Amino acid sequence: MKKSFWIVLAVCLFSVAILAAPTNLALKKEYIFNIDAHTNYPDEGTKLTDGIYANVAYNDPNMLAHLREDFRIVIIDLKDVYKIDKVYANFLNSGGVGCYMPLLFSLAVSQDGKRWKILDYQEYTEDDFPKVGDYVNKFEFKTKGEKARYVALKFSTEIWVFMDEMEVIGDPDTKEPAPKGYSLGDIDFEEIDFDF
Ligand SMILES: [Ca+2]
Repeated sequence: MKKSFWIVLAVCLFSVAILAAPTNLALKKEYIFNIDAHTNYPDEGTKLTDGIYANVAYNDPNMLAHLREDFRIVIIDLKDVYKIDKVYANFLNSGGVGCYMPLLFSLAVSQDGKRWKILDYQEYTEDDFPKVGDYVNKFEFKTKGEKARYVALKFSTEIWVFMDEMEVIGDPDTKEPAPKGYSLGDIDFEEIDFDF
């Protein structure tokens, strides 16, 4: 067998491995919050999925922030349906400015924006995240390989909540056309039966 054959074969196998690699399917995708980010730390609808992690500082312009009112819901639209493996959401603690980690999370997914499945619930106490100091925590949510177009995360707000990025990890080769349903702007947040 010619040496060039083996080189071509190796390149092909390598390419397949790259294509099948876990990918951030949320990158550059649209999302909406039930309540807009605070005007002091605004978001034009890009910060959470632009692939950029902020510095560990509340005043980094790559951070967006929410203030009080119990909880927020964010829904990411993957546009097509994919099998998804996990979801990450990155939050900041900055004790000096009253910015703390959310302590309750509920994750839901949907293919059509109408019927939702709850996939993960996480509850923490104040002892889990020291309030002093500046640090980030990247929360990981299990999605059991569910198929989803929409990924919705509900989280509690302490005083300020700062976050800079979310990722939805999955294999792009599992892509399927989304069934008929709601577009992102038509979804009713109150129809999603979150765990809290
Ligand atoms: Ca970002």
